Parts: sequence; structure tokens; C-alpha cells
Amino acid sequence: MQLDFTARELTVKLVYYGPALSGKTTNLQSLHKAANADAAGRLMTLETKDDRTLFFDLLPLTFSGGDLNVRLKVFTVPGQVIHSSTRRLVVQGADGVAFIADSRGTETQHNAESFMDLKENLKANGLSLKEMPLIIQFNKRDLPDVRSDEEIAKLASQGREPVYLAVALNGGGVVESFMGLLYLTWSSLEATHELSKKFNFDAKQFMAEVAKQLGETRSVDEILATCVGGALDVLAPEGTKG
Ligand SMILES: Nc1nc2c(ncn2[C@@H]2O[C@H](COP(=O)(O)OP(=O)(O)OP(=O)(O)O)[C@@H](O)[C@H]2O)c(=O)[nH]1
Ligand SMILES: [Mg+2]
Repeated sequence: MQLDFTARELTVKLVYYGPALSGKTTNLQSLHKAANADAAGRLMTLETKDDRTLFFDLLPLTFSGGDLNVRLKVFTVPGQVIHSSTRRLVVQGADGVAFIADSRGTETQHNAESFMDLKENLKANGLSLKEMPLIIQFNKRDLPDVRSDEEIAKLASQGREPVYLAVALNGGGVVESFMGLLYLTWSSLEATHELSKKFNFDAKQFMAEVAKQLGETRSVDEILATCVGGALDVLAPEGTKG
């Protein structure tokens, strides 16, 4: 997080992590599509011909809340194993992480390896997975050979991270995952820095504004409740809920 006191501007870094081809870039594309043009900047992607991210994607989003302007920088990492040093660079200073897993049974091992890789790359940057606001998304739910809803619900119930199901290709679950991530991240920053008090900032109103700018008509509570497991309130101090 970066705070510019004179401009009253807060910059928050969110990172989409996960194995190769799990749909990280697709998540950002769908988020960009959903976002109001006032809120979203240009989506910067650097891809090869076969759609593989070489360095990172970046989607800048800007929202205002109270006396504070909030800039969200949403990054993806390149998932291919060879780009490990790039991933390490991209997670530097991350305030929150969305782990995009591929739901197909054949990808279970790749998901697990990427999760370990995340843990190591955070550690290399002086960050700990345990303290990092984190949501998990199981993407590609439209494919036939995916792990069952029951299996994922069971997995979700064993961990504390909120878990979302998605079809990023058509936008399903994309805004929900993002809102869950933003909620956890904000709660964590709030707990550390007491931003509400210092900037006359209403977190509840802010989340509602973000939802609106992302084309949502549902309430923030309804959106957050779409997670299939885990605990959304683990990091949330009283009074910042949805
Ligand atoms: N069927 C299906 N395909 C998807 C979905 N999400 C993404 N894809 C496809 O999966 C492929 C990889 O998606 P990307 O978003 O480029 O994956 P990535 O995680 O950014 O991959 P790297 O940049 O290599 O790490 C593309 O062909 C997408 O169209 C989904 O929900 N369902
Ligand atoms: Mg990519």
C-alpha cells in the first residue's frame, strides 16, 4: 500500500496468481469489461501469440470514498514455470492475492505446485502467506472434466480462505472473486492503519460504490455471500462488514 497524503490518494496492489493457463488474464479481461469506463483505466497486457503472459498484465481501477481516492492496481503473474523470477518481482509489495486455480482434475498437481511457489515468492519478498489477504477461485467450471462442486466445497470447508467458483471466460464469478479479495484486503489494511478514522472513510459505502462501478445491482452482502466456503470475516474488524 502506498499513501500520498497531499493528494489524499491510496494505492493498493492486488495480484492474480496461479498455474499456467488457469485464466488469470481472462479474469482481468472480464473485470475490465464489467467495469464502468470512469473507474477502469486501460488494461495493459503483454502476451505472446499463444496467449501466454510474458511479464504481467495490469488493470488500474480508481474509486473514491470519503476524502480518499483509492487506486487499485490489479496485476497478473505469468503462470508458466520458467517465469518464476518474474512472479517474484510482481508479488513484491502485494496487499492481497487472488489464487486462480484450474478446476480440471488433471490440473490438481499444477495448482498445488503454484500454491507452493506463491508461498515461496511471498517469503522471498518478506511477506507471509498466512498474513496475506487471499481468496481462491476455482475457474473453468464450464468444462466437463472438472472436480465436483462437492469436492471443492469440502476443500473450502477445510481452509480459512474464501473460495469462489468461476467461468472467467464469460465473466461468471469474476466480480464476486474480486469483491471478496477487495473486502479481505481492505479489512486487513483497515486493521493495520485505521484508514476509516483518519480519512473519514466509510468502508461499507466504498464497497457499494465499487460494486456499482462493476455493473452490479446486487448488494455487497449478496455478492460476498456467493463464496462456497472459507471465512470472509477472518480479517474483518467489527463494523467493516459488507
Ligand atoms: N473453458 C474455459 N476456458 C477458459 C476459462 N477461463 C480462461 N479460459 C481459457 O484458458 C486459456 C488460458 O487463459 P489465460 O487467461 O490466458 O490464462 P493465464 O492464467 O493468464 O495463463 P498464463 O498467462 O500462461 O499464466 C485461454 O484459452 C482462455 O480462453 C473458463 O472459465 N472456461
Ligand atoms: Mg496470463
